[in-house]
Amino acid sequence: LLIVTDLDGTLLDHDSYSFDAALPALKRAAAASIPVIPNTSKTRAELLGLRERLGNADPFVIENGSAICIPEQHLHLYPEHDETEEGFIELPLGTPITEIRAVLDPLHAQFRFETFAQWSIDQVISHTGLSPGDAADALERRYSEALLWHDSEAARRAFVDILSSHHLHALQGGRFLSVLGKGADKGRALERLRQLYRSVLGETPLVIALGDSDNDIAMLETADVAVVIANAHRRAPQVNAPEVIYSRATGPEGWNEVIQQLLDRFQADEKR
Ligand code: 2M8
Ligand code: MG
Ligand code: MG
Repeated sequence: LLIVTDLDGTLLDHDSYSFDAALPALKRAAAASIPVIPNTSKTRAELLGLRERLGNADPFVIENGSAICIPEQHLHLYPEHDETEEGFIELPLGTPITEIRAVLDPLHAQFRFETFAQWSIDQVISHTGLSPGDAADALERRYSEALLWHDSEAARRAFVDILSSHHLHALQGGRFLSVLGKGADKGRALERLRQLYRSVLGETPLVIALGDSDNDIAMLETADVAVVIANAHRRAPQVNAPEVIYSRATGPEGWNEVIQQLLDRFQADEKR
């Protein structure tokens, strides 16, 4: 069993970024040695801090499926590994940020939008409510640009068509539109991770995935059990999966509620 989870608005509260309400379920997963794998829009730099606060040492996926990071203690997942960097190997699935920004920069003349690249740390803080340290880490983007769209819906469709001709696509998160390589999304990253686990476990692990926004749909639809976490700020994404559970509570409270319920079910099944 693997738990694969979005962070903002899912494991973390949309506004306070706290995961406290999920601690009972997180502890239960840890006690049962079930990996909890973050699959997030956040950057590698943001994840390094967060994993420490969470006490999490499992692999993780950054920038909307743009890369899988495998820490040194999990290198058995990737036996053909090359060299580690700061204790990790990184399997890139996306497009370097320099290429993405080269496509976006001239589009400012045609459409109204603002990107993280244009923002100071203080502007990131005022748009997100992140701490100064996390805001600085969020600016360390390597495979995806986050932007605020200020133009019409019709203009947005034209923008997306242009992105597509450059092999890029746009995914809507809780606050921002992320622009990244067309070949990367949270679902493909989950598929790759599942293969890595299959090769070491000798069987395909069952996957519970949790998310709250449109950029989570590909991940939720790749999972065995899809958990849609309620978000007071947006309508719930439409998901087609073998089993879809909608949380009642939002954010980490919803995470806790549904994971406790699923662990009750899976642990009862194991005893039988
Ligand atoms: C961005 O991610 C959220 C996640 O859904 C969003 O798109 O609204 C990312 O760019 C991330 O780096 C940052 O931490 C987050 C802050 O809210 O915004
Ligand atoms: Mg989210
Ligand atoms: Mg996210």
